[in-house]
Amino acid sequence: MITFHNPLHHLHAPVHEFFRGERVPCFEKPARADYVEARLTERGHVLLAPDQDSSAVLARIHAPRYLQFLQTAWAQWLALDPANAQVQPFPSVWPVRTLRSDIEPDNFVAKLGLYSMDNGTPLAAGSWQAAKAGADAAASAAARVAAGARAAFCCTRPPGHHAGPDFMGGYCLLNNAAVAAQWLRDQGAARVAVLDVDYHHGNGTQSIFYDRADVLFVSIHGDPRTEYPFYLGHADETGEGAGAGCNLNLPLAAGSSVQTWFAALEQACARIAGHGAEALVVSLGLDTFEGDPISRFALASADFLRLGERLARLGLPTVFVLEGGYAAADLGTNAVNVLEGFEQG
Ligand code: OKP
Ligand code: ZN
Repeated sequence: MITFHNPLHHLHAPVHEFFRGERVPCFEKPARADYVEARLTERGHVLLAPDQDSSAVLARIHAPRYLQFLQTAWAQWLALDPANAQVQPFPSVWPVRTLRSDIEPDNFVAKLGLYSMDNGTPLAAGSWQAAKAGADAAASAAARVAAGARAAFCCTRPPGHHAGPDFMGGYCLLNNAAVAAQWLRDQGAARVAVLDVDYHHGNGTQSIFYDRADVLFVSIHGDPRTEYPFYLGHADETGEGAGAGCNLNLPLAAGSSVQTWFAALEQACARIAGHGAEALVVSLGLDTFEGDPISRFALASADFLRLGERLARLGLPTVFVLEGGYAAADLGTNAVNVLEGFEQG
């Protein structure tokens, strides 16, 4: 499969995150993409460097002040104290209900809270450079598909589907899947569908397209009553305004069986087929795997072949974008299984 990798992903390498109040090593680590790249290479897939600039599309997906902040965040952090080079910034205050988010504060940590949905999205020195190269890789994959390729894969980290119009969250900085979808629209696909199969609901992607009829968002995920991102991803979220009816959430109880998951996939595929989409973006999270350390679905490696085969039967030009998946050593096998299942399907 045509694959664009992110040659700068190693520049995003925060050390720790918080888990139940304790500092733990980051689950979202460079080795994840390294394992996928290694397996792709082993199977004879060639890794291409991004050849498109996502800047213009990013500016339509994300708010200018958010992009400005991300781009300068590390310099602002160092300006507070050069010793911060060895320290990770975390937000500690957020503009929740009744507080104002229209005025950007001068205080760096207050800005970080304004532009974050959680304290689970650590930044490092090269986070912007890595995230931007990932968005470029997503644009590059979409450009190939727009030019007539059956499918292309964007192998990147950090992931993107929790990043909303003006905030980061859930390890995500820039919404790569949204970049791919918008790119396909701009290159002439009248209707695009985004199918998010990550264990966690893609709240960012949903929000970016919630009031639009030209991009259908469909997601299968752990029920937000118990699973991250908790505050979005319920079945009654169906779109608004022009986008009414163009959002489908299929939340499943944590611990749901493989059979239940594939039944939801059938529902998702039926909706996508019925929508008249001319192209498909798959937010390919692999944390539905039985061995994932932070998720509770049970797909086995062979099930990812079936997923790829089923997606191929939609018969749509398809861009795959890597999202989550934290059983790092199994990510290569599971990702390549989806892609090869698709190619054989
Ligand atoms: C990202 B993706 C926060 C720890 C929990 C949330 C999980 C993010 C998953 N202190 N982090 O959808 O795979
Ligand atoms: Zn996830």
